[in-house]
Amino acid sequence: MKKTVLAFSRITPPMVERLQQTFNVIVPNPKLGDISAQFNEALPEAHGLIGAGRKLGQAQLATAAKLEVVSSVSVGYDNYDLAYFNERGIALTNTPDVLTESTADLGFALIMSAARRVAELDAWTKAGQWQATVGPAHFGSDVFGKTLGIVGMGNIGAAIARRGRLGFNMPVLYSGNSRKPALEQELGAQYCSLEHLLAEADFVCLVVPLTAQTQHLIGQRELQLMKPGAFLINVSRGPVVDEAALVQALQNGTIRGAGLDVYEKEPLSESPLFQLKNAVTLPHVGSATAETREAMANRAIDNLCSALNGERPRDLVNPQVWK
Ligand code: 8YV
Repeated sequence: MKKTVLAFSRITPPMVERLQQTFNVIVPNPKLGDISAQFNEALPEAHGLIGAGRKLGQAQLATAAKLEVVSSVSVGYDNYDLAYFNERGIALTNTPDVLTESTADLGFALIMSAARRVAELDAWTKAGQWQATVGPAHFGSDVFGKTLGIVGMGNIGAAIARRGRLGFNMPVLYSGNSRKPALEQELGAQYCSLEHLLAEADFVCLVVPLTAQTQHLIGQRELQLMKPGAFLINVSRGPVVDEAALVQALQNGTIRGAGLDVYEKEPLSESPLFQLKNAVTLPHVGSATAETREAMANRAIDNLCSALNGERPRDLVNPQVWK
């Protein structure tokens, strides 16, 4: 008998067809009413879930008695209660690697946009305010040759560091749990404490996963350690930053600006950040290119198929559940 897959987001119709060759596939459809109700109704029959953007733990999965695997179409897996997955023996997979370069591109776009005021000046020009040659009130900050601080030198952090070092001649500092000798060799990157990085970097890029240790890693104290001319860039997860403290720091000039792709609460539909010209606010689009989202979904499908066919999936987050 075919196993059942509940494809709750990110899976295109051709991908559903691919899955249907092997599995019964249930796809909640907004035209048929409440998506969450359809999700909950399908859960007891599901052997596999695939998608992203849903918090999943005991409260959501208690009725999913047949569940073997959750294949997340994301690299981050802070939406999932891993302890509960492990207790239930549910495999969790993610999609590393395929989004590294797109997310690094976006990180760099935020650096450039915040420093050179790209979004702000675009809005200003379109509002018909360009009446004379611009003066100091509209000057930005240089990027080339400035110091780049990477908080969390994983794959995405390294890809941002490469752009900075090789493209913009930026000295690279990095902090985190482990030293990366190969990157020190390749990029001349210097390992240091978070405090040192905050005090020295012109651009502080947050690229850490969200965990109990990284929740509010950057708060009032850390923002005060930064240079007044520095920028905070966040392409990781919103709760890594104490957003209220960041708003204050941007308002009172503790730091020069911020480039943000992620927020404590998403989607962000109203926020004091929207009143701040020195904050670039993007709607969580780090991996949102057509090519990358397609690659992520395909990688997630491969993981799902492997797990449901009894083969160890390539991107297994919790190997301890695999027998
Ligand atoms: C996506 C991401 O938005 O992969 C991640 O961890 O943050 C982004 O690529 C993701 O699918 C979460 O919705």
